[in-house]
Amino acid sequence: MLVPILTLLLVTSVFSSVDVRSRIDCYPDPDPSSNACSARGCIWEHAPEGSPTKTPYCYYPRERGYVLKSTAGQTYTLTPDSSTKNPFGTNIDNLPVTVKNNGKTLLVTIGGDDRYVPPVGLPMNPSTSSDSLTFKVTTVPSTNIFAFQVTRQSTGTNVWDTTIGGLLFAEKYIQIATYLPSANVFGFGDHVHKQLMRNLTRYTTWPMFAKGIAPDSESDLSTQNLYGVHPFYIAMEADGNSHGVFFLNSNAQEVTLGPAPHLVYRTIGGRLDMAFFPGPLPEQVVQQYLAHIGTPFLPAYWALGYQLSRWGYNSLDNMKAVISRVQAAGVPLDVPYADIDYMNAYKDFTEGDKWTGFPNYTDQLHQQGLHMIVIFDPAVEVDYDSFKRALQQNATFIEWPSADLVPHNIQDQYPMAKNTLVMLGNVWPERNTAFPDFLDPTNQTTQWWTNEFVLFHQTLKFDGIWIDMNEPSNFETGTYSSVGSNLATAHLSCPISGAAGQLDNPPYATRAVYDHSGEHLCSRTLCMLGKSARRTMNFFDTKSLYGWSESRATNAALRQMTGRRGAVISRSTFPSSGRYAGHWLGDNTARWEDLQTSVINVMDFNFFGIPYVGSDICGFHGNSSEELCLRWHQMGAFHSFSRDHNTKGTPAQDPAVWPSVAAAAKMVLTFRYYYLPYLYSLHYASSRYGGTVVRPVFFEFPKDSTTQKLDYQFMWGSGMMIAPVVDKGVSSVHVYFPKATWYSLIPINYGVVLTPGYLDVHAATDSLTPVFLRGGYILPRQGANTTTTASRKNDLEVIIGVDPSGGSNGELYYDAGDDLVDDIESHKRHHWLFSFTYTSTSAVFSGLCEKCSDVDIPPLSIIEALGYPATPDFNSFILNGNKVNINVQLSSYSAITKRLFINTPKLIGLRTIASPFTLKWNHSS
Ligand code: MIG
Repeated sequence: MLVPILTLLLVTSVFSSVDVRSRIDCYPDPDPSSNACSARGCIWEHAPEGSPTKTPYCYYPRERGYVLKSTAGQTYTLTPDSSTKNPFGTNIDNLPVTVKNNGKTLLVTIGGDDRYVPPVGLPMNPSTSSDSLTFKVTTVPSTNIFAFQVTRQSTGTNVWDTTIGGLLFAEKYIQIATYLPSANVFGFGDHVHKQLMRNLTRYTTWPMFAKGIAPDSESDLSTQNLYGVHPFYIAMEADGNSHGVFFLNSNAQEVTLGPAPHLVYRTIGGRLDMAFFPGPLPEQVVQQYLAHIGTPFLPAYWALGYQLSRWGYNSLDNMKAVISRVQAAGVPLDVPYADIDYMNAYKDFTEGDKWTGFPNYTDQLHQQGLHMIVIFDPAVEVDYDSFKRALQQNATFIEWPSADLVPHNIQDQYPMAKNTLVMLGNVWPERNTAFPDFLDPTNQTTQWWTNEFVLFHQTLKFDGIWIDMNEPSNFETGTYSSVGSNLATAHLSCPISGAAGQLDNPPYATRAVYDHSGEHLCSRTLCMLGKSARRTMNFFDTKSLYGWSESRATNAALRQMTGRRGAVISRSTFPSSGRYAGHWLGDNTARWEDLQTSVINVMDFNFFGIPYVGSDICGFHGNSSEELCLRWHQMGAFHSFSRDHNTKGTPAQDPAVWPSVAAAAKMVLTFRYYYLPYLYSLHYASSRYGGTVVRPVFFEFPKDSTTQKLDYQFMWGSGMMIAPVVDKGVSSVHVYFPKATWYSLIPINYGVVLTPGYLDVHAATDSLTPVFLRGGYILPRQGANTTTTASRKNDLEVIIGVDPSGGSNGELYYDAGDDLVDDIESHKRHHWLFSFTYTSTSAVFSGLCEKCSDVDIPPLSIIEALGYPATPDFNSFILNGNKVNINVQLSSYSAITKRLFINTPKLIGLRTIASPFTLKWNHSS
């Protein structure tokens, strides 16, 4: 008992004091106390009044960490300082730090090649940038403790500076801390948070461990991890330059953001594989990140149409009735969904009794130009054909490490599972299920999965795949003391003590566990000692990769099954998931707060390279209301993935339930469909070059610090800004217009210029969502219809936002819409770069074809310009040197509204016209 007291005395006398804003928590696990803290060799000191919220009382002395032992080129070897304790294990000696460049991406790896590295195939590509980052070794002030700085070359700003101390590296506890150049931090996921910018005025720990946990948007602060893991952030420095940092790690991990400003990153396995991206523009940070992790898949055009789902259509007839009434209300609709209701007893690749005729109905929908997406859960019941074929085809499942751990009382009931090591769990099916091992490096598991889809597709011709429960989620996972007695439904139970329990009971389990009392890492999922990747990896390391690996396999399955593009939607995601799948934000609730956080989370997922993303419109849990459902449609129509979805047992909330919602949905979706060529072109750009589709306003105006605080306004690319209503009982939105020329696209003041600064904008329930065109941009569009199949037959158009001080530019990407993309670079397409310039006497609209393959593309028949300064002479139009007759009946110009509308059917035959083309005309003021 003397030891702690002595240590305490030693601590208070010897160690230099640490600012209350830059403490590194030495007791992130529950129940810190003075004695326990001292035993860890740390400093116990209460936070004085006025300290930041959640200031840790127990913190590491600065004098602790690693020291530099030797240097060989860009590899540094570290050894633990002799006085350093790691509370959760022994610090590894001869710890290598290696530094590399991949284009302008700086890669810093701490930990050797013997450590676990997620098999995601990274890095993919080098980045480019006008700036670069340099790595410099230094020490923690007045110590010999190793630290490093990552510095922006152009400005000398340290984007990372680990002289805050705190580097630890044990087998199952790794920690690194750094000062940040500013508190303007964005990203990290998957969490709900109420401001786009993370709050660094306090200490907040955000766990990252894939879990089937619904977002809680009602609490002021809910730090729980949701379905996916995204250890990536963007920070904006004081001068408006941005950089990004990514940690490649799939173990249970977390980040504490704090007021120094600083961050502390902790993980319980793998190593520290960090990639630094220099920006300097925020959009470039995302492009560099996506060069590293891979750019997103291009969804089929129809997958950008409106989608309607619900859980709890208790029969096919019920589903048909809902789809029909929405169509009858004139609401555009492309994709009806079937949730698990359609299955026979929740078994994948089966159809239930009340769903006879489902294949016929799907065919009918196809004839109407619609497409069908249906759900699949990863786990398959172990007593039917799909499992049988899996075994025959040598697919693998998550397994127990050894036969002695297999619970034979459960296992032996299943003739097919009896003599296997397959780890049985429980999801929706009535009896036990097995979890396919999508990391199987032999590809036999993906092949079996694909075959199941191909087989099932022979009866039901669905077009897209919705994958759920892939964190993976398991129902009622117990621990060893609680094995159930009902054998047919016995629940999985995991060892949490002894040798077998080590992975489920690690020295530090992360806040993902501690924040849910009574839980373990295996709670709601499989045991950490499970084997994956054909028994070469521990589930402890791969758990958060499950959704990623299922997305990859399912993308392959979809491809083979339909030979068309379609879309896969996944609940659990990991960096580089966007290559294979989109995402819905999970089980939100019909509350205004959830509408609000979904605006933020969609921007987050665009940072993460998953731009095909949206929320359950009207809210999943709970009863939606007319007003909420209406406003949610008005907002959700501007998310790439635009789907109304509802849980079982609550009242219907399709738009046809309320005439007002149907009318609002029709209006806003008609606008969306009109501008889909623009949205599709943005997806193409993201797929080819990386970057976002929906993005925060600050991405476009990084030098305007007000834009960083805009949580609910967002952009479509660079050219369109959207400011939805996200509050109950209002009829206007307080919109911030950064310095630019903005044209209203709302009917009531169409074409009106909005002056920079804050403005209250009309946003009635029977009007269009406030949406604005930015001067200097040209957006492509196409006449809307009630399906994308029909709208794609209409002529193309452009709208030009005239910039009073210069030209305007824009792009159009158009392709077959649902043909497979093997290589986005060479994919068959029409990709036009448009520009518009004018002088006091004339104007030129021109087009340059970046690549024009043999693709059916409608003609460009309408050119609209807002802010057009002069009266055009409709007799003076010359296309590539030849006079063209403008249809003056259909065309117009108003000197009052400054709107020019040129409408001449087949004006520019994009299919055949020579590139570049120019359309010139005269005008006079
Ligand atoms: O345990 O398939 O997030 O969208 O409707 C719930 C039924 C399982 C969760 C998904 C939700 C879906 C539901 N699923």
